[in-house]
Amino acid sequence: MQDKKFYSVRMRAAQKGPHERGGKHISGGEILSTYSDLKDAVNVLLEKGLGHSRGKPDFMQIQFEAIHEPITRIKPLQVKTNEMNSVEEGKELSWKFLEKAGIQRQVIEKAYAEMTKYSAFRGAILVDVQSGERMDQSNDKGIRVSRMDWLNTNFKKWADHYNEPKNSRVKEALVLATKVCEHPATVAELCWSDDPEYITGYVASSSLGYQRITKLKEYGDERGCRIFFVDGLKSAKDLNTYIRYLEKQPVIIQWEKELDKF
Ligand code: PML
Ligand code: MG
Repeated sequence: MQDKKFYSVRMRAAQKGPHERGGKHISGGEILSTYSDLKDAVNVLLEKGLGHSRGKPDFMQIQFEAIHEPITRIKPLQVKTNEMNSVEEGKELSWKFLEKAGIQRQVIEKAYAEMTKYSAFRGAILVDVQSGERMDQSNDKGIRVSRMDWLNTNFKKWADHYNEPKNSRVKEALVLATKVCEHPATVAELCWSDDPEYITGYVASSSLGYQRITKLKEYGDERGCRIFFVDGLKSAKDLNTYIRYLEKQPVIIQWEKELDKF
């Protein structure tokens, strides 16, 4: 079947002014929508930005633009939930997964030691697994992964089938992790939310899948984390191509049982 035309709809909300003037990041969101669903998409993002536990925004931007590039369809990463008794246990497990993905201990240690510098960013930072150094030059913004989504009907079937949570937070994080891990330069992603009321995070990679860890920070902590550990980006051109993939390549996540319908 031919793809319908899709639009990328994006939202960012901040408090005490827009992000670029030092405002505190409150919420962001990404949707791929058809033309006829645009009103709903804008409303979903508006509500997301208005109802966030990081606070009331006084700045919000919602924009949409038509996508002209072909959309890639990829299968969701496999999900596993690891129940933890404490944050310490959760952090330890995240180290184990990152090492399993092939990252040296000293690189993980450096990332953990430096992450508080990045915890107010609205986007992700890229860390080179060889040197442990940050690679992106996005200053205090971070890289925002965009143009990805998972159509709700397909997502709900997947969630029913695997008995996974059906909430939009898990869906959005899994969509993002799946897109990021699909790129061969991504070794792994480490993430937890900047929402003070949400303490589950994850480590994801193409080989580990999406490993949810139920305690990766303490309740009330507004410091989030999103790091992409990368390898093989040897030149500025490689880095730019990778960032372009994250920001611009349109991706729809699709559970395989449904694939033959397209
Ligand atoms: C976020 O809310 O910004 C990230 C959430 C990460 C964990 C989602 C999950 O429960 O799997
Ligand atoms: Mg968030």
